[in-house]
Amino acid sequence: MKTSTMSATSALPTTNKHLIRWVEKMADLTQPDSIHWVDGSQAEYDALCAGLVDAGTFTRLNQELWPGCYYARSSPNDVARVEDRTFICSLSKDNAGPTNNWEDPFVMRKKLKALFKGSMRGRTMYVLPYSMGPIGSPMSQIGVQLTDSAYAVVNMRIMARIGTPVFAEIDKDEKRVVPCMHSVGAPLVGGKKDVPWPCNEEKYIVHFPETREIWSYGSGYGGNALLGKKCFALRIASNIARDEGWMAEHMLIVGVESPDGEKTYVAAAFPSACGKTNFAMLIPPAGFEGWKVWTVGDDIAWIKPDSTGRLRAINPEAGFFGVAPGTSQKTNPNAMATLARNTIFTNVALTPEGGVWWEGMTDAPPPHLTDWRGNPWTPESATPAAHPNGRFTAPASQCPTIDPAWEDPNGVPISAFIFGGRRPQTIPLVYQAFNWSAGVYIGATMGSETTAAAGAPVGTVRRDPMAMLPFCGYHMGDYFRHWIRMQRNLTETPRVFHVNWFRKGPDGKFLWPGYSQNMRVLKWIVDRVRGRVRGKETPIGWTPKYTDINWNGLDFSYDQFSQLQAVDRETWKKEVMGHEELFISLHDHLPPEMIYERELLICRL
Ligand code: O2Y
Ligand code: MN
Repeated sequence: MKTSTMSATSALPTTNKHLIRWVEKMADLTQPDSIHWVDGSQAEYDALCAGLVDAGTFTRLNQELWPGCYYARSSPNDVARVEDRTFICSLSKDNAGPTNNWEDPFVMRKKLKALFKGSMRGRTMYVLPYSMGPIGSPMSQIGVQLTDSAYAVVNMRIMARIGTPVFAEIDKDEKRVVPCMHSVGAPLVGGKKDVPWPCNEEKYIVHFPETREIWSYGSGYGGNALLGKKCFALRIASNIARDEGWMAEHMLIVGVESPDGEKTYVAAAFPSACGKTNFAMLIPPAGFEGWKVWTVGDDIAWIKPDSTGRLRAINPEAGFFGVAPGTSQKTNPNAMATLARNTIFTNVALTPEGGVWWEGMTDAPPPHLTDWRGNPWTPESATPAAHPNGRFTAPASQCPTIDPAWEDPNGVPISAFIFGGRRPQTIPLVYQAFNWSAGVYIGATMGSETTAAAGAPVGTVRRDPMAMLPFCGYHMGDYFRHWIRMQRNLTETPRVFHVNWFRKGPDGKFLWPGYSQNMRVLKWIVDRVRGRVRGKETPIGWTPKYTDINWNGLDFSYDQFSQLQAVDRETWKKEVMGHEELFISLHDHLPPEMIYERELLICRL
């Protein structure tokens, strides 16, 4: 076996004995042909990308149109996170809770050992050190991913801080390192020829919360393979955060700046398909001259009380792994500017000029494309050109609205939490919780109405508490308790809001234009946080009066607004019944505050 950074002879880039011993042990298990210690340099990135081009995994895009960009097509059986193959292997099944898959850790370790045995034969094992959060920040955490996927390494270089400076952090021996094992599960044995996207039918995405370990097998894609993201920054970090008194949340972070320079940061959780990236990069509409929305993060927030008892948040990531379909100059010009260079595209369509395209990028599709499966495509084709989960991996630093403080090691102060859902009925455009525990209840009961695409009966509400259902690494009931308890250490409690951009009228049409117009709601939230508007009391919380919203530049009548904000007591009583379903499944870990809040809500209704 060959050990190298790029050459066989150079010394190891770390002095950490535990790390070296673990790498040796894992190499013994997986039997790679060589070991590559990742330094994170541009030269290394370029060399890895060139290797991926040679292997047929990457296509180098037309450099005049898409400078520094590459294109990849995954195997059709490896296109998304696999929730049914994701496990939380806590010592006790009870601690994983009913919303996670669980397996006895001893049984799972045995299974994984068998799967990983020889799984890297014929391949290189990359030793990839990474920091979630700015290197050296007291809020950052360190992981080391061992992987046989160069695709994972180059994506991780965009999504996290990696390489030599992280080895230096590890050598200080001040922070616990999270070991992350990853293999695509496709050893090259018996003269087997490699394929552009090696993976295995059988997939396991496994977390051991007590030992803070991640083992991922069989997939090279996204959340299954870029282990810093969902696996570490949410599932493992939610365990660390609960134990240490902070919060690992599936939230974007934005800073709202008023024309006189006042800055207010908010964190927001939305279930999938609610325009999270668009909200993270919102451009204020006409009528909001002088206002700016700054992007700190688009997906994950680590939030900690500072020494004065105020919550501060960092974005632990360094890039965006965004959904490409639907992203356009109209819907999100900031995302389009971000992904214009140095970006890796996966499972979108390829144009004859060597560019990329996806549904929604332009009004009219190009006449000829190669689709995400590699087949010729025309607008008459029956299937989409890009996979609906086609992605761009782009550096956050390239976002035109990236906040000047986005890498502040101490994070940004959080004044409000916003929960959202896709709710065609019942839920108003915006309301504010009466207090923290009512806010936790709102987050705990949030959800989206299912669409035909979701494969469930249309119109039922799928609850996704705090948008964390697939990402909380322990029992959801205990997670609500952690939220309730967090307030005890705070001197300033963030205000909690719920928004719904998707309410429809009896004609089935959306009542709210959404996108940049959401700035009007954001401004009301800031005004409430700053104590500038009184609000109107309703049974579900505080709501804006028509005159509390800035309507400059938008023709929106009092009647339209009243319809959008209506709180109908009878439909809300049914809504509360729906909350019960989730709570029953969590009942033995549910904090009493959730029951009290429900009772109070029923009384007010
Ligand atoms: O499908 C995947 O592997 C990625 S899932 C993802 C990626 C970026 C941000 N959020 C998500 C998510 O599922 O919440
Ligand atoms: Mn996400």
